[in-house]
Amino acid sequence: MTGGRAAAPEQRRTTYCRICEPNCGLVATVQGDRLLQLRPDKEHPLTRGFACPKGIAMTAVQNDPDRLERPLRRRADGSGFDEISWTTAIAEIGVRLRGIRDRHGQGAIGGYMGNPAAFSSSHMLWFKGFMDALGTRHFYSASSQDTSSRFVASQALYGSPLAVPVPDLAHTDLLLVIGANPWVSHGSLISGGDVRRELTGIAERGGRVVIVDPRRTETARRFEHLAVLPGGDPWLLLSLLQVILSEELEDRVALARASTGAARLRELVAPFSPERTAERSGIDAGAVRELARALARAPRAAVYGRVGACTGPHGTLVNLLLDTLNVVTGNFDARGGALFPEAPIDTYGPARKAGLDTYDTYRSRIGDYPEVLGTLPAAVLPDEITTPGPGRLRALVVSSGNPILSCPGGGRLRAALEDLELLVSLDLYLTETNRLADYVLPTTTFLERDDLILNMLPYQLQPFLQWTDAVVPPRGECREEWEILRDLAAELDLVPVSSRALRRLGRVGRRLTPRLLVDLLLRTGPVGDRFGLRRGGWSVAKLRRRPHGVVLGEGMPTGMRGRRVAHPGGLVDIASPALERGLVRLRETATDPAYPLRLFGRRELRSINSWMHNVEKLQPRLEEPELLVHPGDLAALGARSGERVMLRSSAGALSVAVRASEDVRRGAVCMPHGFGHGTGGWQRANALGGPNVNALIATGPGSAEPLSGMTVTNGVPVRLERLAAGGSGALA
Ligand SMILES: Nc1nc2c(c(=O)[nH]1)N[C@H]1C(S)=C(S)[C@@H](COP(=O)(O)OP(=O)(O)OC[C@H]3O[C@@H](n4cnc5c(=O)[nH]c(N)nc54)[C@H](O)[C@@H]3O)O[C@H]1N2
Ligand SMILES: Nc1nc2c(c(=O)[nH]1)N[C@H]1C(S)=C(S)[C@@H](COP(=O)(O)OP(=O)(O)OC[C@H]3O[C@@H](n4cnc5c(=O)[nH]c(N)nc54)[C@H](O)[C@@H]3O)O[C@H]1N2
Ligand code: SF4
Ligand SMILES: [Mo]
Repeated sequence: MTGGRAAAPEQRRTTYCRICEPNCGLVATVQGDRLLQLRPDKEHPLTRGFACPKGIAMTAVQNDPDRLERPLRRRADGSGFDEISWTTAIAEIGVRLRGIRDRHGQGAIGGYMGNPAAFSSSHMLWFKGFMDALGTRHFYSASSQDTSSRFVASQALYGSPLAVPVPDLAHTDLLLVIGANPWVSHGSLISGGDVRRELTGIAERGGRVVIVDPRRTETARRFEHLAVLPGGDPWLLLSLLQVILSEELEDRVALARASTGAARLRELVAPFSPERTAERSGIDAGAVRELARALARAPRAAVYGRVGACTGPHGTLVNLLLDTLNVVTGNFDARGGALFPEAPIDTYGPARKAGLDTYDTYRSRIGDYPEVLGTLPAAVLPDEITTPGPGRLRALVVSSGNPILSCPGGGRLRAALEDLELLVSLDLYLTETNRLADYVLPTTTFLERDDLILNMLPYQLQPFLQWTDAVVPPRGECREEWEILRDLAAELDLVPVSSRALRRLGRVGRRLTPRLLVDLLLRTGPVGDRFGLRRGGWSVAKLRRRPHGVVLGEGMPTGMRGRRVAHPGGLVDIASPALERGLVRLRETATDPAYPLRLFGRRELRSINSWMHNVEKLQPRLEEPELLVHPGDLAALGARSGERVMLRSSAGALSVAVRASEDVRRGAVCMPHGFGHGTGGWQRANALGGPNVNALIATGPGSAEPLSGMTVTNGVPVRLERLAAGGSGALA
């Protein structure tokens, strides 16, 4: 060393990624308080040295000079923000929240909980706890753009929205994937493993993987592909059932043992022969018949759907039908089929006991949509804010969300947020959304907090637990969400826990910490040490001594039906009222010749929803995302690849750059979401810009799927218009 102080020694710390669902093992190199590098953890028992570019690039977010470090208050004249102390921020927000409560009642205060909260036990539990303590109905989340229809289908089939089957990738001979792109997403509602390796394994065993997707995706390219029309899945799935039942290929024994409604199901699907549905699904009748027979005859098969299955015009129906295929073919709760994992920390039982597994216990004021697990649809958020009358939403706390880019509405939503009396945001950055906030409160990254993620446990391919300590201390004055929410709740004399009993205990609830809660759930759970009563059992203290995590069993169990299906006799209802309603609505689906094309989405390896776009390594070229169009459709329009055109839906219009792509089927056009930056504090993301596709997505009564309140982001009717020469610019 020449002069100055000796640098602190470099240290290695084992942790895991909390950006998406595999939670890949990572090893951090730290010097003092500074993160130098993240690399994949070769000793992680599940991800075994795999991590994607985003996980590695989290170093750049951690150290990003554009990150917030101190609370911000918007200037009265709207000219920008001033840094203030936490004491001032909490006290001032407290005064304003109390004022709103006095004028409009506690129910006028609401929240939007964004995606990253799902990767933090404390964030999710304290936010939900805050909303429950308020007793507000105005709780919104990413779920209505992501999973609500999945949960509603589970409610109808199994009697609980929390009963979500996971495909047994390790043992299946035929995997049918409806609207998921696991090669890029790394799996969703599937956790704890290397999904790419699992899929490749199926093919290597001589099995089949069939991907139903309007685009020949990165996953479809590696396996078999059926290019469905966006929104065409219900017709395809009905025909698969029709063939199986009319050719008597069903597993009668399994059907009789595990379900009710087989006779009615047979009647309901009878009209949907593959020849009659081919035009709606876009899939040739011969291919449907072949697939139906293969599904029925495969020794072990599993049907799995994800975002593309959930977010079409008939998301609940699609999820109902794809699970029903598993039941009818004898692949439900059976090896190699669709299974209910048994988590090493049971969240299912406690959630049911606490009454948190709700559906339709109340409805939205606007649009009459059912609540799903305590959240209402984001599609009515703008109207809930702007429509006068009792129950109007007046104050919103947004945490880890950027709804202006990720929720439907674009300019409508922006105008509504501006109409609030108070908008508070908890985030790492100044974003397009919280640019409109009165207060922006800086939070820690996942590397700055300890955790064991409870939320992913119900979807684990094998039982696994990993505790991580924080890798580095919080930057600047950043705080964890649960601390901020606890302090905001205290301003209203509330304790932010969902359990009424704990809330009544007041002080105990106030002193509760995430680590204490996780430790309690772990130690009293299936693998817990029962506070010393069970030798070999686990506690957080003991998990900390196994930094790479511990595998606690092999794969997923069968025979879980009796414990997960809440309907009488543990029987799956395969002809539920939800199915009947879904089919009535399907029959009423009309097409509008003014919008002949169908818009659908895509995710990219180097992007995650609306963030991480500020990282140069992930977005090296600053190229705005393009609309992929089949060359035939482009020729019909008379447009060229690279040209800017107008993309129009009934809800709005956007100027977009088009790219000819043989990967996209005819009649369908493909655009990613999460772009449209420009007003945030993330300078590189602003330079990237791009169109906000959600400006084309409809909001308000009647816009969302009625059973689940799902925003319809896929299969959206659109048309393309050529711009007059020289026309450009975004019309969001
Ligand atoms: N058209 C269309 N729209 C979609 C989708 C689609 O497929 N098509 N997908 C939907 C889906 S599945 C999802 S999950 C949503 C996601 O949409 P959102 O719920 O809005 O979440 P993100 O876009 O990921 O925004 C994350 C925000 O949280 C901040 N953040 C990151 N980490 C943390 C943290 O640890 N703490 C805090 N407090 N903040 C943090 C980031 O800076 C960013 O501003 O988008 C949905 N929108
Ligand atoms: N790299 C990366 N990984 C991510 C994310 C990310 O933004 N980037 N986001 C994370 C999040 S929040 C989630 S929820 C998961 C999502 O995980 P996945 O669901 O596996 O990922 P998606 O890319 O949304 O896959 C949806 C697929 O459905 C297709 N699709 C669209 N419309 C239809 C339709 O009508 N029918 C059918 N059959 N298919 C259709 C799309 O072309 C797309 O390939 O990914 C997670 N992982
Ligand atoms: S796939 Fe990438 S982003 Fe997702 S958990 Fe693994 S490293 Fe993180
Ligand atoms: Mo998501």
